[in-house]
Amino acid sequence: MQGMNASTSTPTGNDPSYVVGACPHDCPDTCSMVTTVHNGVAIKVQGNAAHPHTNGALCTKVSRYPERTYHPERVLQPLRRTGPKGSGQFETVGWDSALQDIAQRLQHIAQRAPDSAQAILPYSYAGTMGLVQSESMAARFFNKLGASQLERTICATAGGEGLVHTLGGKVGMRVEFFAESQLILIWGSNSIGSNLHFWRHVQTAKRNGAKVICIDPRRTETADKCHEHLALLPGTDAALALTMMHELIQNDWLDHDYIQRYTVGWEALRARALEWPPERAAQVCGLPVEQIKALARDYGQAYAQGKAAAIRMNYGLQRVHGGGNAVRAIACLPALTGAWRHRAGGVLLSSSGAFPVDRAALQRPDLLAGKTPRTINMVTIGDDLLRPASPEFGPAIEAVIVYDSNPVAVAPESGKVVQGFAREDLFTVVLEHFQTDTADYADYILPATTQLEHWDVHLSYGHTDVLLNRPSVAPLGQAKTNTQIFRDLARHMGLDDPCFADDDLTLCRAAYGQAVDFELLLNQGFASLPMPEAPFAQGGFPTPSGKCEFFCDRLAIRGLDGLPGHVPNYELGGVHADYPLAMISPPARNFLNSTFVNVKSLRDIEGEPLLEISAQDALARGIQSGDRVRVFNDRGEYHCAAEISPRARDGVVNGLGIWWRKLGLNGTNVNQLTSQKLTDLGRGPTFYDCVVQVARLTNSAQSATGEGGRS
Ligand SMILES: Nc1nc2c(c(=O)[nH]1)N[C@H]1C(S)=C(S)[C@@H](COP(=O)(O)OP(=O)(O)OC[C@H]3O[C@@H](n4cnc5c(=O)[nH]c(N)nc54)[C@H](O)[C@@H]3O)O[C@H]1N2
Ligand SMILES: Nc1nc2c(c(=O)[nH]1)N[C@H]1C(S)=C(S)[C@@H](COP(=O)(O)OP(=O)(O)OC[C@H]3O[C@@H](n4cnc5c(=O)[nH]c(N)nc54)[C@H](O)[C@@H]3O)O[C@H]1N2
Ligand SMILES: [Mo]
Repeated sequence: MQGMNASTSTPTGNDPSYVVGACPHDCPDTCSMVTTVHNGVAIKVQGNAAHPHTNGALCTKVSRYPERTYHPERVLQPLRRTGPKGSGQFETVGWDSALQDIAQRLQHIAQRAPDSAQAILPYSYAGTMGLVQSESMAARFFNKLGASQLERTICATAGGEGLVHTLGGKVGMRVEFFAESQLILIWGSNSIGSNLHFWRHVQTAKRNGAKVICIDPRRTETADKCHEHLALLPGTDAALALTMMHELIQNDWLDHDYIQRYTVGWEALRARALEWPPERAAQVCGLPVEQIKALARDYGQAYAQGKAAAIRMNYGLQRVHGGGNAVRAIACLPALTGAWRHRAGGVLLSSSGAFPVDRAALQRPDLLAGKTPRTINMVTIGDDLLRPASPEFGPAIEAVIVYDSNPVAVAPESGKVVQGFAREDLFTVVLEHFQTDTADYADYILPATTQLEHWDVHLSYGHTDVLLNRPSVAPLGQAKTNTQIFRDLARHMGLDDPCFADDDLTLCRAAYGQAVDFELLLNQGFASLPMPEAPFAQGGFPTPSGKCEFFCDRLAIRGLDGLPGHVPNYELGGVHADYPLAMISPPARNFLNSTFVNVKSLRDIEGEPLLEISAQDALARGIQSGDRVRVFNDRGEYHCAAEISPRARDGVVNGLGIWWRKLGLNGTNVNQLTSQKLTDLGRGPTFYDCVVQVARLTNSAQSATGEGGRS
């Protein structure tokens, strides 16, 4: 931050000032962000050069944060629905009248019977990763009411449970030491698109002679820049990892001492791995045997030659039936070769387990006061909104309060999600910046502040620094912070617990209590957690046994497989006569889930909703690049442009990004096709476990869906 004068309070004067904040988005990088403010207006955001992980650079999309904040379509007043649900017709209304009405509607549900508040459901995810503007005041409010609890599973729980049951937590290598690795496997991650600041370390390692291998069904821009790319079939990662173990065993590329001292269940894992000769994995993964053997050889010989081998997983590989087991299998690898002994060896999926967040202080589960409301899995919101009351389910859902999320766009099987939100007897409140696909179904839309307008404090799942976000400008229009909206709702409902009076700075301080130096955060904007360089060089895993658990008792006790195994996809490509193609739907580089889709400069870069298809699969269907196609299965139909692309392997199509339905071609997006089935561990979503058929849209079909005039 040389040359910049980071201010320590919200600037009000005429001179440009520089305010240090944090990027709020759901991304491993959690950048420290400097906002330039002039006359009370944020004119620019930049990466903080003083923060080593950010290294002075933001990604393209977040550098457009001012364009998003001052977007002409930003919702800046409370809105009340005037048209049918989904029509998007609203009128402006005063805050008091909105809050009064919402409070009355919720009160009516909550006071009907002792546990009737369970008919109220919060629905939120990571629109902001801020600990305060996500689950602090909101959680207190819903706990006090005794509303249904939401299982926040839509992203990472399969892999998260996989890690917990192998390494003991969301822990792993320190990201900066990848720069020293001599072999890097980038596994289920498009780092350049979704984890850009990690890629810098890979470049350093490459310059120093490291070999980099990408394992991903899609030939991503990251795969382009790696020495090898294994384009396996979706959902076959555990098979690949098990066959690597097979080869490590056969060739004795094993650190017997590490295995003996620091692991549990070796004999059982050994027997399991020996069931996976490369020929078997080749069949399952759809890869040449030689390529698989070469991967195992690279990994095994790195050990034999004393080189540091590191694995960067990301959540892409766990959005399939066997996602939890896949992460377990991969997380076992570094213990077999003792890669953990080196600070530049091991594995990293998420670092978030390192953060000593005091969630109880923020969320106050004690406010439940003995109530044990049911939980609703956010992945199955489509089915659950349509479920009648029953003894197993409990009361039908009567009210949903959505914040930090866009379920109509991001949740699977959108046809059902839309049907649910369209229920005339459902009362829906959406706290938002924009009139999203979900907000179109709201009874009330409440204008929320953006990261430039509120305080917050952050963790990261890609590094181990705590970040503070200081507001750089006053709230726009009548926007309020999420926390203030829940404080106001509590007051209107007569909930007078003193905890509803805590202000945002108090909440920021409470997030880490004494564990982090808050004065340092105030002064610098970030603070590093004390971390060992090579966390498991001598075991010390945070599992019950203190060892890396190849065999996990806790899973076995639940009647599950104690060992990592290959769990095939629910929906396999090449099997179903009507839907022969597997479809994955990874992130679009210039969107962040469904955020930024309405920012024109970014949407212009993405162009239009796109399906990448291999030349062979396109030829078989008479499809050419640029053709409009229908992608369909029993759950619905999605229209987009086809691109014949070497990024797609035969048998797998790539539907990129989570477009806003209303900005797409036929009013749907890729989630019209995905299913609500859950993962093996963690009750997560299976977005990339989905079969479809693709057909060219004829001209008449195009005009029938009204898309002829779109450019
Ligand atoms: N630009 C951008 N960045 C993002 C996001 C975004 O939407 N846009 N999303 C953010 C979010 S919410 C998250 S959770 C994180 C991490 O989100 P991830 O989804 O992990 O991010 P990616 O690394 O882009 O994607 C994962 C990669 O996994 C691949 N993949 C799909 N199926 C399989 C499989 O079965 N096996 C293997 N090996 N690979 C598979 C995909 O082709 C893709 O290249 O990234 C965040 N960063
Ligand atoms: N097909 C398919 N579907 C997917 C995925 C995929 O790869 N493929 N990825 C999945 C993953 S990994 C994830 S994490 C989920 C993401 O799902 P979500 O967490 O719902 O993410 P977004 O789509 O970014 O929506 C976040 C919304 O929060 C709003 N928001 C941001 N900040 C604030 C705030 O401070 N206050 C309020 N009130 N609102 C705010 C934004 O305007 C935005 O509309 O999607 C999942 N869906
Ligand atoms: Mo995510």
